[in-house]
Amino acid sequence: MKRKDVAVYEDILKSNVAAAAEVRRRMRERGVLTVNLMSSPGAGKTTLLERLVEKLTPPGRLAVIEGDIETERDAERLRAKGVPAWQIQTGGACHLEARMIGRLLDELPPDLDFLFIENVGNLVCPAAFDLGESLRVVLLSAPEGDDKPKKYPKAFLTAQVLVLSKADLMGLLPFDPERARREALEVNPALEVFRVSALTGEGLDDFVACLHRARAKLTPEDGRHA
Ligand SMILES: Nc1nc2c(ncn2[C@@H]2O[C@H](COP(=O)(O)OP(=O)(O)O)[C@@H](O)[C@H]2O)c(=O)[nH]1
Ligand SMILES: [Mg+2]
Repeated sequence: MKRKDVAVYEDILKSNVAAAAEVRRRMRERGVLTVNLMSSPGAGKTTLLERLVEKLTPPGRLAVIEGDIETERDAERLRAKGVPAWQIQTGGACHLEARMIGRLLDELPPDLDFLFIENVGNLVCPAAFDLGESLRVVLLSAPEGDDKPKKYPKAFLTAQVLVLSKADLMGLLPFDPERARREALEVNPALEVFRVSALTGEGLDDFVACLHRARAKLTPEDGRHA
């Protein structure tokens, strides 16, 4: 990057910090756990959300913000499940930014427990942008390979939870969940790791319990972690 480009990028990151703090403050004040879901495209973020809708009762107390380059498809999938969902189309940008979330906060239903934000699919750029979430969850699916935590460390370093997704495929592919877990913990020893299949439901209840625990621990202070 040229020096001028670096300065512009630093300004963007700085203004994102302020916008993220504001999102976090507002959502924590309302007792809402905001979750930023990050992964490569196709790791199973939307499918996991579809399953969570059935598990996180009472219904109607969660909302979803979807981020994609193009199309309204993921928001439509969640709306089909009865969930209020907004779609941000970045038109090419590889990640969401906090002010995109901030603009939608006034539209959210008044009584919420959880706000899920599905980030644009990739393990690189989203890791650099705090969205004002209180919990960052990274998914790594079996078909992607167990070597990814060391190759894309920032996504794993800045998350609090790792979901090893598509657990139903683990016996069929040369994917070693123990290696994925070990190497992710070498990058970030504080990660809480879950093995989940949205298809069979394996591991879902443990992950849901983790979400409830995180919500119960919410405090009004702004603990920025990204
Ligand atoms: N075998 C298996 N396939 C899954 C699972 N979760 C999602 N998929 C499939 O993976 C593909 C991508 O899923 P999607 O949720 O759209 O991924 P996203 O891009 O991360 O939102 C779809 O074909 C899903 O049906 C799972 O737990 N097991
Ligand atoms: Mg998706």
